Amino acid sequence: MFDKLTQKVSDALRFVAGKSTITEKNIDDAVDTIKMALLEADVNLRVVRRFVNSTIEEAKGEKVLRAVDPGQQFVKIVHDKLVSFLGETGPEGAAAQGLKLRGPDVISTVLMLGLQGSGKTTSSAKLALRLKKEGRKPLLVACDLVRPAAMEQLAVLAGQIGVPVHKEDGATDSVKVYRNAMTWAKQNLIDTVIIDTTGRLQIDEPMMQELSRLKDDAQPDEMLLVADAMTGQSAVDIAKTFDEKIGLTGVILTKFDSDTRGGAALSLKTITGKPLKFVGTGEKPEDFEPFHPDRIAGRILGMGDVVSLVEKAQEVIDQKEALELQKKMEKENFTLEDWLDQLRAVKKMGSLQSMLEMIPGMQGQISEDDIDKADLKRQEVILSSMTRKERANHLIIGPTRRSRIARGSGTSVAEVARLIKKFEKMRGMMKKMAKMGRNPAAMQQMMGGMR
Ligand SMILES: Nc1nc2c(ncn2[C@@H]2O[C@H](COP(=O)(O)OP(=O)(O)O)[C@@H](O)[C@H]2O)c(=O)[nH]1
Ligand SMILES: [Mg+2]
Repeated sequence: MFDKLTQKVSDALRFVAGKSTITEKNIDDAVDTIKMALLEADVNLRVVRRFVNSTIEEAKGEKVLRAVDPGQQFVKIVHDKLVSFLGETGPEGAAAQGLKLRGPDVISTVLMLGLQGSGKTTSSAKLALRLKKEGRKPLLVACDLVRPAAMEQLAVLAGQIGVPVHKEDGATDSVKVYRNAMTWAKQNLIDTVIIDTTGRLQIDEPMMQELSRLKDDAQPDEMLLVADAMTGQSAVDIAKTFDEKIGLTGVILTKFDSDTRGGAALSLKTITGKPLKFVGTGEKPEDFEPFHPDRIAGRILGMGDVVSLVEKAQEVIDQKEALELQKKMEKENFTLEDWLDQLRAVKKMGSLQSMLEMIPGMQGQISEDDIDKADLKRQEVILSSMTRKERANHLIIGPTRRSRIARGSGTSVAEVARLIKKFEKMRGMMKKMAKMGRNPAAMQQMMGGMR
């Protein structure tokens, strides 16, 4: 999903991201493109307006226009806005953590709501499977009494995932079915009861009344709307109605694997205020994931993880330093002293691999194994054994100094010589790279494109 949206947005961002200076007009143009893409993706107009206004306001602030890498800063703002519009992160790891379930001694109840065909029965089973894997003891209850096939469908799924099911053929009162299920649950040490309910093709009064009665009786801990991502805007309207009539605690967005325009995900949280908790990503019981706004925002932007890279790099090198460094690299003023600083900065940033993974186009290109950590450590030791003067100008390092440095660092003269040679080679390369940096197209080509 999101393919079309991603294409448009990433085109707009790519244009801006590569620029070493950006103007207010650049920002307006990029935001305009993003706005069109969002509207086309069926995102609610109110949401689009709010998104656009707050993005422009922040992007035109001093911080962005004056930054060394304004394009990247802008991408980060767009990303962060998307994340905040998508809502909070769903449950990390355990599904139970994302739901307000009670302890194992009290039975928790989850009411599954939604229109016919939205994926209630399937999602009930998916949720049950996750909870079971986490060590809980769920029971599936068939309260869709309108269609006998629905009960059978739930029973079949329950059999597949090895979770007990309560169903009463021929029953007409869902409240009675629920109560009988609770009696069975207590006797069988069940801790979570998941109630699959009836749905119509459209919202109607009798359905709402039945669900209301069921809710009043069960007093569920969670009331989850199951909404079909493919229905776009109407998923948002459905959520609003269910929330007003019954009350919702969260939303499960199904059919996320399909080619939807994705507007629903972006609008749901903003319009209804209800968190997206899980997404269904296929027909199988395993195809179910906690909702991750940042993952989805990244997908919409199609920019690798530029954002985290910017965040991480900011912690280590401030903008001014970065600019100075780039100038030094260009003029071949880069010294051994700078190198030592860089080595230490890299160490501060943590795993080199995770840094590299975040650069678009670099994913999977370089592995940690390619980087010899012991070698980095040795380089640091040798550099530390030099005097400041030597580090500022490596040309003064003759045979006498070389052997002193070797002794001081516990290495050999050959190793010190090798390090200096390597440095000279690196400096030449850096000059080329720095020039490319000023020419984003060349840089991108070198990195195999932005994606
Ligand atoms: N591709 C895909 N299909 C789904 C997903 N969730 C449900 N379905 C399918 O949608 C159809 C309706 O699902 P069902 O659970 O019976 O909906 P209900 O009427 O709300 O109970 C079935 O064919 C499911 O296999 C999903 O996340 N992805
Ligand atoms: Mg069903």
